[in-house]
Amino acid sequence: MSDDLYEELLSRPVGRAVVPSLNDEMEYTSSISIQGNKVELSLNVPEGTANEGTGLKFLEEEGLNPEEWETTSFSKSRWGSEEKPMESVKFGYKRKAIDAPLIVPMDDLIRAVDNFELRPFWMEEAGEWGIVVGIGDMQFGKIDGDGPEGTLKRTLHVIAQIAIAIHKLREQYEIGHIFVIWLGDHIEGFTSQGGANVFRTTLTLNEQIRLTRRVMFKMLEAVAPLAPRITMGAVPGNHGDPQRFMGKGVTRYDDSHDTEALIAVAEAAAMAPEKFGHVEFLVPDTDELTIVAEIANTVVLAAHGNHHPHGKHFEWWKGQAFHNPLAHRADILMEGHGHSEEVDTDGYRTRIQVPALESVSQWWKHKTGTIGAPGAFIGLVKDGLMPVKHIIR
Ligand SMILES: [Mn+2]
Repeated sequence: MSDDLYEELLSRPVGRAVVPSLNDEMEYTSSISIQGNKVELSLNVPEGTANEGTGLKFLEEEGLNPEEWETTSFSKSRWGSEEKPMESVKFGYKRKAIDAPLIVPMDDLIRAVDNFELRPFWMEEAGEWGIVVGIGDMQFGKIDGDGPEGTLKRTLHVIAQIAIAIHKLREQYEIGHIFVIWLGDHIEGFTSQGGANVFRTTLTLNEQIRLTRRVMFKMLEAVAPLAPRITMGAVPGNHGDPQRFMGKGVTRYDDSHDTEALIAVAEAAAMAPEKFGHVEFLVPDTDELTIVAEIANTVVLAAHGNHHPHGKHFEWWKGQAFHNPLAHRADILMEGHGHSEEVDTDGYRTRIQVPALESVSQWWKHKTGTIGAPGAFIGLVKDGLMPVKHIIR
């Protein structure tokens, strides 16, 4: 077997498909110098990719209005290799003379205030909105509460309700992108509690995985027609570990039934590009536990939530951000594992813990008296904010 075939058969939809890699961005350098009424701009880009419009775009990114500037010089020089031809492009601009009135036109200002029509902010925005769907902790197979049958019925009901809710939001908001995140613990498995959950687990491992895979596919069918772009991601939960040794340890952190179920769905979807060609799939990279995607100019980090004590989510996020630029860029952290709905904020950064879909943890009920309030989550996002949050039941 060739190395290529080995790599292909082991491949997963990991990676940076959604958020551009910082290295890619840094490969093409630019510098801009603004001095009074003069601007000098130099760009190093692949050959043939820069024109006058490129320069104006850079001015705009620096907060300058391109209409107020005129080009005074433009030069190009080639460099790089035959495989990767590059060019250096230099632009010079000077500010156009503007006939600025010396007297403030008060009449015009008053008229503008009188004519100002107060409209909801979403009508002011021409851009696109995104929807983040968080779903977790079905723990298919577990005997507790209404068991796997009750959890399956509820999950299918919630999927239908999510599609209806998104459909209704579409009447009010222009939805460009939906990110469905499977937040882990979709199966009960037989590794949790050192395998002590075996007696209380009524489905075989393959039955648990089969339900998970088919439920994921139902969700895909439900949301695919609702937006021009769909991303579906999964993260590993502690119950999804395929094996532990003497009750401890894992193989690799990305080795999980929770994510493997979605990989199977991705492969099925790839066979029907006419239905699912606009759907991207995302699972953690090798030995990793989290995924990051950009939805409507909002960076979403997703994790199961079992790698920090309950309530210490911001401390954990801050730690991740120190060495992982994608975690640093995240506006929203989505987690499961805690089984109850929680919203917490630190400035504009928001952490959501989605409710479980299992009906109750009998162990937790005996310990605390608390029963479950199962459901899933959807949030409307744009430009780093999540102004609308719904629990779906
Ligand atoms: Mn968990």
